[in-house]
Amino acid sequence: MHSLTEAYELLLKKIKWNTATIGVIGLGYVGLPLAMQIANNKFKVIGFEKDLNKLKAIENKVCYIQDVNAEQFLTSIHNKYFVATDDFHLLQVADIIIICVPTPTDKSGNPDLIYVLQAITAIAEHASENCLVILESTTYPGTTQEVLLPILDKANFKIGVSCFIAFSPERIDPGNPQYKTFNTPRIVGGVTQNCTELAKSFYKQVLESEVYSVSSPAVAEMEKLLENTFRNVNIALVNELTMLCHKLNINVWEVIDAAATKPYGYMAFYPGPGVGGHCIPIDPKYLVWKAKQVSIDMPLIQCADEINNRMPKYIVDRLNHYLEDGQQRIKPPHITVIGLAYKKNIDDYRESPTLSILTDINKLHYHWSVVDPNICTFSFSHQTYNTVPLTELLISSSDCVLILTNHDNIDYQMIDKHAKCIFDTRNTDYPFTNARYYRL
Ligand code: SAJ
Repeated sequence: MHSLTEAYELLLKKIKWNTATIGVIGLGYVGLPLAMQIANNKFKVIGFEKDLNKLKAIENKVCYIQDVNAEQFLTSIHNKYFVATDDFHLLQVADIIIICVPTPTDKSGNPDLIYVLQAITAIAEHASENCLVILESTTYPGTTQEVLLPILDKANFKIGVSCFIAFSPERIDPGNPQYKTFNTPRIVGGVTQNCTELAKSFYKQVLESEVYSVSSPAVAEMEKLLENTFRNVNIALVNELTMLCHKLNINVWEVIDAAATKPYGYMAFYPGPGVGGHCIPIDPKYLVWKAKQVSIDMPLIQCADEINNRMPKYIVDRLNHYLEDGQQRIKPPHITVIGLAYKKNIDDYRESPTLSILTDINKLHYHWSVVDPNICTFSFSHQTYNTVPLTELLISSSDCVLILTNHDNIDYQMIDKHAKCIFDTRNTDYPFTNARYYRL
């Protein structure tokens, strides 16, 4: 039985009575939906954000995260349940502080905890001694215990007595119409049992999903990395299989669908132009880095990364093969790329394989245009570009239409009618019959 301190009891009461003030550090694709969910459960939420563009958008009541319900966003601002600021002094009024900042990798592919360190340093400097701190950013096992805890300890926070720390991995699937913050099961792991219990009570108060506790923050940190490394490795498997199936003239999509008829022991993944986003290609690198710290090699994960990174060049090689229609080219071909976002029906192009493919196409001095109804402008190789509207003229004047992200809001019928050649890397759900059609 853990010792119930006065501070613990006070925080628990504030959670139960919805009188706790919640601070959310980082108002991106994780933090803003979480802040909305908490505010929607009648807690006062202060969002802490350094990006002035995000703060300006909130000030102008413009919701910049696609997965956030605009009405809920406006209501939480109007009812004063949600305010946003770049003044980290206000952390002093927060009873519970949740860190939702990016955890990228540096140029060498190693973890870069700069944003987490800035957040925990601000907490150590400004937060009240009686608070619950929860890290949600995906990171390597040991971060909460070995990085966050010593910083708070050094600032005289009494861990497990009046200050409580836990890790709870964010589980956001951008664009997922079914699973949102409120209904996705949660994992929480605290530094002490008090910490775990408080974090669990909080999430149970603001979410409708199950909340599962684990024995330590390290277990929670590691399970998140397992979740996403599992995806990365299995995507690499089907990417590698697609290269073999192409050589053997076997339809890899039919193979995958056939395997998916097995009701147990199998989960379908699909080949594509590569693995984008800020989770799946990045998170396994955190695992490999931590393993290296204890002299453990993880060749499977490194090999999966190499295979996934090989896909953009593989796509361009096959594109070239389809372009060689025997004609001597007077001018460079024009490629119309459908889809910049890293996966369908979202507006995020971070780490998108489309960027690598555009780099390779540039090296061949081909002309290209990018169609993506969800994205207006994008930066690429130190320049800013506009996506273009999908028009009959664009398609009919293209030497090939390269489908890299098969958003639902694309007019595939028009493409089929006017395209000379289509190379579809996503097995788009449309019966292309008119154009010369090739599939990954
Ligand atoms: N991809 C494939 N083949 C697949 C699945 C994905 O090529 O079979 C590609 C996608 O096109 C994309 C990349 O991999 O470029 C990542 O796709 P994803 O479906 O994993 O989507 P993400 O990156 O948005 O992953 C999120 C993750 N959420 C967090 O890490 C918080 C992940 O945990 C979710 O499992 C995932 O959504 C999901 O389930 O869709």
